[in-house]
Amino acid sequence: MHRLIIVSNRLPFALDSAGEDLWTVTPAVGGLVSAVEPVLRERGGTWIGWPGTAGEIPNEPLAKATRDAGYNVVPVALSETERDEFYYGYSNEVIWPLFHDLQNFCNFDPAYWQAYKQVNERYADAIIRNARPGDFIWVHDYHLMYVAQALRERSTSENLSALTFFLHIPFPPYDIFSKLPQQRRLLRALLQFDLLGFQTRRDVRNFLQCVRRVMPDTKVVSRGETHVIRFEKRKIRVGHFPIGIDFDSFENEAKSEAVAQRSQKLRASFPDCQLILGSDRLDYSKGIPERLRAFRDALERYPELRGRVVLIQIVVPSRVEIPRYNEFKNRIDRLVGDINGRFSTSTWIPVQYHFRGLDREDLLAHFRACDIAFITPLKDGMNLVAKEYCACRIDQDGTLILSQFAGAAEQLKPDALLVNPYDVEQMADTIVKAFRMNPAERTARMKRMLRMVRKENVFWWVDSFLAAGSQLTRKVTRSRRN
Ligand code: GDG
Repeated sequence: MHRLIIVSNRLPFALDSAGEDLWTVTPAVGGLVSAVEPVLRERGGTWIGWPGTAGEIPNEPLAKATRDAGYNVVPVALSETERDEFYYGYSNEVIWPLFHDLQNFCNFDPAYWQAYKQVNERYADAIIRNARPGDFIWVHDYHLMYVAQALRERSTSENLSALTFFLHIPFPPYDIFSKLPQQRRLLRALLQFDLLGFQTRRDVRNFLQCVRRVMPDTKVVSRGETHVIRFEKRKIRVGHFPIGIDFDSFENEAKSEAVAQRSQKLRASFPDCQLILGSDRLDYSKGIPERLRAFRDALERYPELRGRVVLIQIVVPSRVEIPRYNEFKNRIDRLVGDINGRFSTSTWIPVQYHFRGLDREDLLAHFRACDIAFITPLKDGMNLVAKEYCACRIDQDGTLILSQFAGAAEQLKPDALLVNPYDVEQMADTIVKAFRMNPAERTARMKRMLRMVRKENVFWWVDSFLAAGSQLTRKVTRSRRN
């Protein structure tokens, strides 16, 4: 088995200065960490990433945070300017909105690209310092698309095994991607990897379309689900690898006495109501205002719902330093205020809103207690919350309303109720459909979703990606020996 080196922008925890020599360590919340952490914990290896604090990284708190991790942690330091221009800037004001088809939210400041390259070079240096020949190098996500190019520029990649990359967010279609000023440079950089993994067939299709249009000096050969790009005498493999969850751990924890009690308590607080759950990081791509508007429309047009449903909306604070995220929070606050102001009675408040992360036990209790999950991203690479909700439905009951633009829809579509998050009326009608659905149909749908989420779990995801990468590792090692 190859030694696994995971490289991602963030480590699975964040260090925060709480005053002179005082540091707090908090677990990072997000899909990448939820998926990759259990894998490294099981297999061991090395995780290279940024601990989320600008400036020098304090040794002692870092050592304390990683002592029991079960894998090595290699921190990468970012200065304040790099954090602002690489992380908040190019990653989150250019790539994130553009790749979620929200081009109007982009700020194409040219200084950001320089910072992006510079920080990617820093990560490449960290890989060079820590990797040995034969290691499986797996770079993650949109912050680090330039790493392989930086490694090859340092011409040490001869000593490295195959370089692999997985994109957690969607890849946009050509009409959108072509707005990016660095479109050619970015594609060229991505083609320096040996294996490129995407969440869905949709993303692979979009990526190959962009390669064909922007890089005429490439040749794409597709045979069924296998795609190979020939570029500069190299072969780059491209495939879709839908990410999954650590199913057993969700299921087992959901069955625990502690979660059962919290879930019963939650249910008891809303007698005679069906509970609808929304749970997202604070992000404009997650479709939270659209969801609230749909809920408001449902209450307006279907009076039978009044006093009979409650929407529990959890919003986990995220990237709040970016002004747009703050404005976005204000929009959500106003909508919740409007709905509760219009429809509340002395015994019923329609929206329960939490602007904070829940601890895992509480989150699972919510998954277990809520009859309907209402997940409506405008676009999403996968959306793990949808899968986690299913895994926690140990009674095999419950309905999933899911955006057709979430990657998860590709796998769950026959049984989830798919909606267009831009169509408020359709979403409102779907809430009623879920509310009225008979138990036998709910169970039949949930059973099939459970089967899929259990089978195509996070370990299945890793194994299929590593299997595709290992073929390359063997080839690269062999060709370098000859
Ligand atoms: C990116 C892509 C892709 C949520 N609320 C709480 C909480 N969470 C956890 C969930 C889940 C994670 O955060 C969110 O994952 P998502 O997949 O839904 O979304 P992103 O963070 O945007 O992730 C996404 C993913 O990468 C993986 O490839 O699916 O498309 O955008 O695990 O459970 N965790 C805790 N408290 C909460 O209140 N502890």
